[in-house]
Amino acid sequence: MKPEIIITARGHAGTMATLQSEFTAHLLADAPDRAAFLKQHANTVKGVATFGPMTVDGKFMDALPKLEIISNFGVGVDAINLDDAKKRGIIVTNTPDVLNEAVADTALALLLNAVRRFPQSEVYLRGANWASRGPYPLTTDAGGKVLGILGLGRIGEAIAKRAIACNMQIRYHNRRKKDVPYPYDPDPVTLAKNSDVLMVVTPGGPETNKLVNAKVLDALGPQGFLVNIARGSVIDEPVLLRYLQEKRIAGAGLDVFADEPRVPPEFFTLENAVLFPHVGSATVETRKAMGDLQIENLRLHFAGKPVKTRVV
Ligand code: 8YV
Repeated sequence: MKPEIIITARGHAGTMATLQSEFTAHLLADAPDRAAFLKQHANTVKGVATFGPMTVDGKFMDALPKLEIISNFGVGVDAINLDDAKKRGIIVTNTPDVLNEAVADTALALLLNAVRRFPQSEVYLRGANWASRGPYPLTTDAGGKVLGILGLGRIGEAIAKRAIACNMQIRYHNRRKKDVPYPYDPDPVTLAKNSDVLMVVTPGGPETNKLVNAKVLDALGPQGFLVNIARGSVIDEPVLLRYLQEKRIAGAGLDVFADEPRVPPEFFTLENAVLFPHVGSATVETRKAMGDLQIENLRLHFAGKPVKTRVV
């Protein structure tokens, strides 16, 4: 008998196909009545494969009393209430490391695009402005500037390596100082004050909610750039929008937003922001590796073995 699982939302196609062949899988996203769906599978479902931002909290877990494991597609588990899972003895897994390089590439692209305004210069060219209005205005160098990494984990370290190759200097802030060769700042405001570009790489969730607020953006200042490849929730989004509109910071590169996939349309008219639709890990290779790890965790658990990448 195949173990029974719920898939929360339609995710990566290859991963979905394997999940649906290896497990008896029910797709929550297709259910017209969520409560009735959970009730229908309450006594048989032992695993959940999560995709995307749907909240998985104690109420959801209680609706599935046989639930043993929640296997997330993605490194960020902010949509899952970890305390609720822990209390109920439910295992939570994620997909760390396999996405570090792809996400770090995205971070570097946003950094260079925000600072050098490459996308805006392309729009300028495509708008047939070059011949009629002359060269695109000068921008500023990334090299020689200070990159402040807020949340220096494995992705942050991969970003640091790339930024060093661009001749940037690295500083960081974490809750705890790490054994790394980069100067440490004791709080986000000090880091922002000491940085030309502030790179947000923290996990999402209640502990980092609006960690980047007006004080941090004031410290970054009118010459400073902000890049966010973490979660939209880490930044006070309306404040960021206002600071960009009023040019109280120089610019931003954003891969994530507070209420994805909905992005406040005011962002679209900003000429000092570069916006990506959460593509940090969005490559064929990386998404396959993430899916393989998500599946591997379920497979191991249902074979009675320890999972590979446990969060709680
Ligand atoms: C994915 C991510 O876009 O890993 C994460 O936490 O945010 C991204 O890699 C997301 O998980 C896909 O649903």
